[in-house]
Amino acid sequence: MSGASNFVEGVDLAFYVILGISSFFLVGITAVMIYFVIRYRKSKNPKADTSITGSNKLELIWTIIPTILVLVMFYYGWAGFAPMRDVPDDAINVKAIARMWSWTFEYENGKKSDKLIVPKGKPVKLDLISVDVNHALYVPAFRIKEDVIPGRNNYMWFTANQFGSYDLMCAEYCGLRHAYMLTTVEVVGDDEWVEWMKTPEGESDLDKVAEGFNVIKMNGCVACHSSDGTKLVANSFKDIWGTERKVLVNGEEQTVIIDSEYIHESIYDPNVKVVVGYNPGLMPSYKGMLSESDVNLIIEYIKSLQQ
Ligand SMILES: [Cu+2]
Repeated sequence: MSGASNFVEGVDLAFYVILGISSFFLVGITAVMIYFVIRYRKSKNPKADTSITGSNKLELIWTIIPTILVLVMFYYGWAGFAPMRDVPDDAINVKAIARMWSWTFEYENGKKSDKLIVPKGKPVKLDLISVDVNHALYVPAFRIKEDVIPGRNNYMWFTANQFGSYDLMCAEYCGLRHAYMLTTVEVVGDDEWVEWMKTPEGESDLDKVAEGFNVIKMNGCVACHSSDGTKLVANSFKDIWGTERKVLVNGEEQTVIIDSEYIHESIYDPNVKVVVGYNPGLMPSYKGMLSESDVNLIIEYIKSLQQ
């Protein structure tokens, strides 16, 4: 089979059929148009010919031929698309998790990676999960693209036919750093893949991460706290977990570690320990608005932003 994945042939065929038919008509119609403009120009034909009458034969021809042509295009499109929705039973399952603005791939044994690592010649099914907004997973070399919608279980599959590294990106504008959702699919040998899979890491905390994002979205936290390192009026949530920060307590500098305790305190009493460089008094207390378990979900979300 030619092409980087099993879908290359079918998709390319549909593309070239449609391109061929469209090109033929583009050239043909333009040529006829130019010919008519010259042949029937006003200087040679000052009076309009009004003797033209209807023709059933002509009507039939220009109805039937285009119908056949669009059905041909539909057939090739369908033939290329239908197998994409028909996942083989022996496919390897990988969760593809999209968030603003990165991808995480989680394998059957719980291992996670930021690149998609797959063995050559084996069908791979991707369960498409978004923890925040609409994204789309696109691998141009494999000719595959599907939307990744929060709260909806979408999927895609492919078999990679050639070793190599292929671009994988988000194809749905999902905010400021949409373009940062660029990673790769690494197609490796069977043995290499098995070896790589042998080092499992942690269990899935995906649901908590998604719930945590929901909490910060519903409570307006995102207006001041970004998730990508951008400095808004407050600290970004990215890459802060476990790090040290200088804070002001009653006008005196102290060093704190961003841990569960500090985050709890900062949500319930935000102005007690304000990080140096930020204005105190901007954030209201969320006492009574966010429960302990809400705060714990926020902590899971913040942890997930650690790269
Ligand atoms: Cu995206």
